[in-house]
Amino acid sequence: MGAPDVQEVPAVTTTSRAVRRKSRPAAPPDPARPFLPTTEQIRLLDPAGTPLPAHPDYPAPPVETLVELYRRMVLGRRFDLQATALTKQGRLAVYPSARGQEACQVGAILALRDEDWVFPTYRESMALTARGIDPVEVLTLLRGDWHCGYDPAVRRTAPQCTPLATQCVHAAGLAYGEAYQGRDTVALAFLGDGATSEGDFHEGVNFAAVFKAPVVYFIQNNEYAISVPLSRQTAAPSLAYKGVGYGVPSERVDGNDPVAVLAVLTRAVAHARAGHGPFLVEAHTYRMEPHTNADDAARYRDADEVASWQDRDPVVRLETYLRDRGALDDTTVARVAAQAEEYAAALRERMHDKPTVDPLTLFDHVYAEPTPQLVEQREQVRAELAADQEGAG
Ligand SMILES: Cc1ncc(C[n+]2csc(CCOP(=O)(O)OP(=O)(O)O)c2C)c(N)n1
Ligand SMILES: [Mg+2]
Repeated sequence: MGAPDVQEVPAVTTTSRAVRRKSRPAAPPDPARPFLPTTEQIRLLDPAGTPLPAHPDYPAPPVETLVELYRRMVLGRRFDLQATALTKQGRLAVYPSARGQEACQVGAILALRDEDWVFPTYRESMALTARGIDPVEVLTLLRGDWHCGYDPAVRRTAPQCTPLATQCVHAAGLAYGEAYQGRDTVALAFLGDGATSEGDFHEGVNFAAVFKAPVVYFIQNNEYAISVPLSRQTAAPSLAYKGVGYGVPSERVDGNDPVAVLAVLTRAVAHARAGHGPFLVEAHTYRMEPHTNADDAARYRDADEVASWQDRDPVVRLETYLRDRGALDDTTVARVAAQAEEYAAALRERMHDKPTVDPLTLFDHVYAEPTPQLVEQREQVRAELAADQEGAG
């Protein structure tokens, strides 16, 4: 039997369904409508930094907050450059840069309270420094010293997740637990475009929706999952449509417009905090650097594409807007730049110190009760270290 001839069957589209419905009684209002994102990305500044007409649902945040957003974005960018340089000096094992994604990394943090929880991935080092975590503690994982350099419970920030999308489930569980105990904590889970293809993303979003867990799922769609472009990741018109199937209101935003990112996330966080359940935001952005320092991006994307995103630089865009509003002048810009240099110099200095790491602590805190396998592996490492020391002595 040959394969059926599918070419003669027209694709089903909403247009063809609408035509069929014409002869039927008027359809009730679309119950999916409240969950759907806007057809256009939310944008409050044009790419040059000129304000667009006010948006009825997304008022621009107060100007003092935007100046602070600018300051942390400049520091974040400088931190990121420094971290990339540290990989070249052998001080860091690996670094996934977020250059170009500053509006998302810092905007998300400013939308939260200190008591809220952040669930970051390996890409969010900049976001963690914007949260005020010591940059050396942020880089502990990427230096290969330990699983996490800061105390997650104190900083209300989970360790950076390398297994894709696992943080989506953790965020749902934590947020549900907090709400169950009567607290109005919000959890914000960062994820990338590639992570939306993982089962854990769908399970986390579904659980959060059904149990009204106050989570904001924040997708930074930077167009690539390592070398895999978005067109090979999804056939959906926007990743923001992934919310509707689970009954989660969703929005899409220009991820290189810092004012819009903060406005949209502020509303998303307020929605979750008010007890309405999760919210999903897709930010359209771009990573200017390779996936990590170990990747060669020239093998899968061309220079013209990268250059076209340079014109939408989020730091320049916000600076132009604030200068035009009279909220930023040369003196403040120079002061922020000097602060960023000091921040990077202090980090550089401290990262030159040789880390003192006891390899056996790697096995601590993996489980509350270590498994027999972990006990055995720990013993193997201990014996090897002891033999090394005997050999050296
Ligand atoms: C479960 C799992 N599968 C595969 C990988 C390997 N991996 C690491 S990063 C990455 C790409 C992720 O892309 P995206 O979610 O778009 O995030 P981005 O790196 O662009 O920020 C992949 C496939 C992984 N870490 N975890
Ligand atoms: Mg990506």
